[in-house]
Amino acid sequence: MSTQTATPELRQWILEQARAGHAPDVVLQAMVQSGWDEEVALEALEQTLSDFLSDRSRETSGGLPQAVPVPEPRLEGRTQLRLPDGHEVRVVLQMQSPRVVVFAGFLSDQECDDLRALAAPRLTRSETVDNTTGGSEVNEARTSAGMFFARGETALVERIEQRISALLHWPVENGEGVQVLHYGPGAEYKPHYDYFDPAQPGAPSILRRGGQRVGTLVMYLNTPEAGGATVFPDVRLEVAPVKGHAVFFSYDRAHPVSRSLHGGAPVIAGEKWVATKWMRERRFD
Ligand code: PD2
Ligand code: ZN
Repeated sequence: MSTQTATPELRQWILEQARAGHAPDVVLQAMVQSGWDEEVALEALEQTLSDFLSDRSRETSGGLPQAVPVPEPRLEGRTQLRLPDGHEVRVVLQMQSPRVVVFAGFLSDQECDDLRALAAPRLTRSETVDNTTGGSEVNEARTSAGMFFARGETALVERIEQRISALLHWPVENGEGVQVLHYGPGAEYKPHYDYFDPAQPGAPSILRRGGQRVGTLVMYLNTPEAGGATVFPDVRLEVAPVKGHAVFFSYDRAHPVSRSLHGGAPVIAGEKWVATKWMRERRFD
């Protein structure tokens, strides 16, 4: 039995060889020659190429990716929800396509202030996941500073994560760590999708950990003086950033039909603080 396991870099390299037109047996031979166990190399080769081909065949047949289950609050016509921790939130807006729900009072003023104080000393210039490599990079479309908490890192973070899970009926384990972002005057986050583009070569390595992102909750930790709305350009919706409010949106397919394109409009005056929770299809460990 081999103790080797295929790495994301190996899978990336396999895709590059396939794109360059090298036949699978030649690629396999090269892997074995560079020290990979034949069984591990063969399995990595088969899995990587079949993932790649199934994505391609969906695209070329003009088909949509299959819809998957997503987080969803159970509103049942109510506009006021009491969560298991006794916290009450109000629904101030909802739409079906894209699926967007705005909650008031999701965080208390104290929780907003405490989260900001915990995050402030750890902020660094924001990076985004680079779809082509699976790594992260500084991105000019995102002129904010940010940091990630580990899941359950502090009692406050854990309480917020439990609240999100209870509100959206989605396991805490499927959530990425909370990210806090700080935008100064003029800073923005240009429109983007939060899901990972499955056609990008880096996607299989990103998706192996927890699958796709299927939902986002952006929590506003302050009220900017002017600007800083979260915008959904496909439907011309602007969600006002109000301290303690949170905007939830989901996307059941990693495809523009989800209409989940969204951005953070430039801050015109003052500053903007948000905390974001991204939710995956499966456990994110
Ligand atoms: O800060 C925002 O309004 C914003 C806009 C778009 C945050 C995100 N995306 C995000 O964190 O994904
Ligand atoms: Zn986003």
